[in-house]
Amino acid sequence: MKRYSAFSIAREALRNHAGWTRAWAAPEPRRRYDVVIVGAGGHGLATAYYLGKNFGITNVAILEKGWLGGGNTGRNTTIIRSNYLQDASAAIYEKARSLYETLSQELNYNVMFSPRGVIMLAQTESEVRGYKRTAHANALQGVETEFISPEQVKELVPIINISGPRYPVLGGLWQARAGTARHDAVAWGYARACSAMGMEIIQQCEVTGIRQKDGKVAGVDTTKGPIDCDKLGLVVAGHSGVLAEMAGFRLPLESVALQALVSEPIKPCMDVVVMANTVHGYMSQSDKGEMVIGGGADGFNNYTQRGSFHHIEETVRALVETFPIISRLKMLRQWGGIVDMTGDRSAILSKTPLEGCFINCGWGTGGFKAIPGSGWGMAELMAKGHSPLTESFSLDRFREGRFVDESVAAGVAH
Ligand code: FAD
Ligand code: PYC
Repeated sequence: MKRYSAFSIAREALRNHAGWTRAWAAPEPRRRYDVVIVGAGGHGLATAYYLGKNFGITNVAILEKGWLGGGNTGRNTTIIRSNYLQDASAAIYEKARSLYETLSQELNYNVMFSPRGVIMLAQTESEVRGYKRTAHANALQGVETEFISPEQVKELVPIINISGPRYPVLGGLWQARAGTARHDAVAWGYARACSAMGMEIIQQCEVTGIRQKDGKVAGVDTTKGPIDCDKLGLVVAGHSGVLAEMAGFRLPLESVALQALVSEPIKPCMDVVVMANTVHGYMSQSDKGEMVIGGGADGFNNYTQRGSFHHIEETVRALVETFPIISRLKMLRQWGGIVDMTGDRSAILSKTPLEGCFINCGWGTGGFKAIPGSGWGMAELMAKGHSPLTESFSLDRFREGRFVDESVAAGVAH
């Protein structure tokens, strides 16, 4: 892999940019790999990367039915925070947040991590109580957050109306070291680093079946032919139920669409991320100046990667109360992704009933922020059979009633 640097940019500028090489290779699949990962979203690519980096396992293929990063990883609104309630969640999200801080240097790829701070507004008394509780839990977990007053919120977000007619701002849960990153750069950075280690990323290659022998995984059938492997990682977000059915087990999750939209670009007016969960809306400003906006998940199960008009209307109507400034903005684009939601709103990182087959899913509306931590833990689970980061997130918890309840911290209405 050619290193990107100021020197390489200067050198290429002098020779008409003729010396750049492809960021990742595009091979045809081989017949066998030690490990096959299904799904080249952030979690699949990060799992592969840490398998190589932390465990020296590089005979790995990552199979993607579309284009890499084209699922939820390239469709999300890029919020990164680790202000969850339960210890197991705080551990994996904080691991991820701290890895994000140096990810650009680690991958030699600018993922544009911007630790601009995230506020979750408290607009009802129960939210005040809930977020104060989270701040206390975070203090014990070593996650830096604080509950701030309405005046402090106003100071951080001058465009906010803190005395809104229905839901005045009563305070907020503030995480100064939270922020955003460029979502597809995260996928591209991991992809480039995986390819540099000799791993093969096969795009336009859909897994259509999972082959087993004597109760163990033997390989997969794909639109590019059969591929054998010793270990299989299913990392396909909203399609996890489909892949689990191929492997012969069922998952306790539902697939629904989550939508987002962006406005026309305007001058910089808000340099933190604000989430307003009572009214179901959140907003940040992109580097291009667009207001990046999202709301709650669709209220019915579906596999639609599209936006819908009623969603724009509901979300913008809700946000206008708190941000009157956006009432005259034109909305430019809208889209959706298929998110995979469990009952306790926590992820599944687990062995499965099929030996050699592992699953990483259930990140629902909030998995972008978790990508580096999830990849780290999932790689350890696949390489060693256990990981302290993932043990609370196994499938057994649904049978044994050990839920990791994060329905409030999920941050988006479901
Ligand atoms: P994906 O990126 O979806 O990757 C899975 C891949 O598997 C896809 O590329 C898919 O094509 C592939 N695949 C599926 N089936 C097959 C098959 N049979 N064969 C081969 N490949 C297959 N999270 C946050 O933390 N912060 C946010 O601000 C945030 N905002 C969001 C906003 C929206 C609108 C959406 C939709 C999601 C948001 N999320 C957010 C959630 C986050 O995007 C996801 O949790 C995360 O990206 C999931 O990553 P992944 O790698 O598991 O899935
Ligand atoms: O998990 O922070 C989050 C989030 C924001 C928008 C969608 N998910």
